[in-house]
Amino acid sequence: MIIMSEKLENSLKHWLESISSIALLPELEKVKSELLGKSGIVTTALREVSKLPIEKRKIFGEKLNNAKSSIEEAIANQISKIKRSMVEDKMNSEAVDITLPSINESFGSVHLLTRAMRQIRDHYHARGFLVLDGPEIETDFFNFDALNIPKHHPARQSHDTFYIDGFDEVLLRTHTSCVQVRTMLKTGIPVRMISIGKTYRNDKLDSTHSPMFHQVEGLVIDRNSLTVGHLKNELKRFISAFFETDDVAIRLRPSYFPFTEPGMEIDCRCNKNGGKLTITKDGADWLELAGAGMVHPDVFKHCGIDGEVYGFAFGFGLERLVTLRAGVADIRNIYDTDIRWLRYFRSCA
Ligand code: FA5
Repeated sequence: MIIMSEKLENSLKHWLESISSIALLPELEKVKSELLGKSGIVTTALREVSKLPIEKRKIFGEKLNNAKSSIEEAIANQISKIKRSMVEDKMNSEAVDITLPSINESFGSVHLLTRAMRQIRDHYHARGFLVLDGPEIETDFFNFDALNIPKHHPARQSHDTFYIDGFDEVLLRTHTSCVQVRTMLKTGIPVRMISIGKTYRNDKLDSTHSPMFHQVEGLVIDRNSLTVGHLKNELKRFISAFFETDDVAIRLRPSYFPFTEPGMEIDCRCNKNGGKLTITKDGADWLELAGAGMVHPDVFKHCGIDGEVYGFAFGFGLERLVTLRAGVADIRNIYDTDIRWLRYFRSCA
């Protein structure tokens, strides 16, 4: 019988005092098992107490239970103390010196689209254009009516528009041409501006289309004669700058935009060898790059400009320019977050 004798009491006292000096978790587990485990000293003593006469059972039982609680508490405290100190040791040994130079070369980079937007902005800024923006949520007056695309005009269907729920006349702009309208109404003439921004059409996502894409739009208006020659010169300069070559030949192909008269598509001579595209005067192929034209007189009227005025406008799809220049065949890759694409885009800088 090892019930609560003076010897056992002293022994438990001694165990209790020693717990706070144990520094390793396995050692602590061992002590816990020796005292409180199935055949541990305290457990065995408690079992034997039940065999004592009732008056002794009460006294010894209480003493043993108190000793058991004290030991449990001491062990739990010591476990959290050891764990805390392990975390502190780890933090101290893994401390980061943020003043050291980086040894990790995988830093981020400016995205291909952002880089192109900045280049285009800088190009036109240097040529005396204002860089302006307008809202992405527009009314159909700015997106369609003022641009000579009244209700029921078939051209509206080709724009496949996203309307805002509950508003028949409020929509996500389908092109950046609305910024032209806002500029004419606000500043009058002369105008020399570009706008770069997001546009939206209910087009299915495929290798050349996305429901959200970016356009670059330019507008020049003056009382002095402006001709298709001026438009051609401006576009050629831009293509040269963007593709970093003077070896550029463009052609103007008749086309239709309700807000231009005449309207045209701008094609550029190139060579398409396999997937590789080279812009060159001697190229065998033509590449469609932009829509353009002289501003339609009705647009001037809708925008409160009268008298003898001349103007030209042009519009590029930014993703088209960027995919061509970077040699990316699929527009979806432009929006991809796959690190391999992002690394490739960085290498195109
Ligand atoms: C226009 O949007 C005219 N506002 C451009 C313009 C401006 C013409 C001024 C004349 C004068 P268009 O619908 O063709 O034109 O679109 C212009 C370019 O946007 C296209 O050449 C194409 O590169 C790009 N684009 C159109 N739809 C998408 C789409 N769903 N995804 C990606 N790019 C697109």
